[in-house]
Amino acid sequence: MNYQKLSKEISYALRHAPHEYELELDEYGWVQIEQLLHSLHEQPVWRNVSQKDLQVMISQSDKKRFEMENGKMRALYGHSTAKKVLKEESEPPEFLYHGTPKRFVSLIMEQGLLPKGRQYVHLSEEIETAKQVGKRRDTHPAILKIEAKKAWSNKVTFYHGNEMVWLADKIDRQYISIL
Ligand code: HQG
Repeated sequence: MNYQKLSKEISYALRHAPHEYELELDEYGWVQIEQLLHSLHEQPVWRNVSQKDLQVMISQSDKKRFEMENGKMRALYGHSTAKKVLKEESEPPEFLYHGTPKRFVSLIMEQGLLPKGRQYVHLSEEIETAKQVGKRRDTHPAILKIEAKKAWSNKVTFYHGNEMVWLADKIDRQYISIL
């Protein structure tokens, strides 16, 4: 089984297109695993996918994109569906980082960081992770440093994605500097 391909398909289904897969996500983004498997089985390429495969996919992945609990599964970040998935508010570390193509920097330093196509702005706990995020679109990305704790103490809400990924609604430019 191609677990990377499976992960991409499920990322698409749970983050962007649950309706296409006839999935009902609850307000926290959870879907019944049975419903997900049933939907995947309609495609010949995934007709033999089992719950065990989903577990292997999650454990073999380089990133913690999903979690499973009590017969349900959800994507931890990345959503773009119209109805905003509720995330748990959390106190961020002193600094967070955001990797982005150099060509976006001047606009970001004017407008702040915006969610753009997704529901939340995505931030990284570590510089190296931010670099990897930025490298998806630029071989030498810019790394932005966010004064997260200061923003949080000024009532900017942060949410927990996973151990490496933090989410926010918007980050104003006053909290952003270029590393
Ligand atoms: C940029 C992947 C212009 C922002 C990654 C980013 C991540 C602005 C792009 C996760 C802007 C949106 C999310 C502004 C923000 N003007 N550009 N005011 N504000 N931007 O893909 O953070 O592998 O939606 O800098 O690893 O790149 O899929 O967000 O470049 O964790 O699991 O607008 O997706 O995870 O791009 O990536 P994205 P992102 P997975």
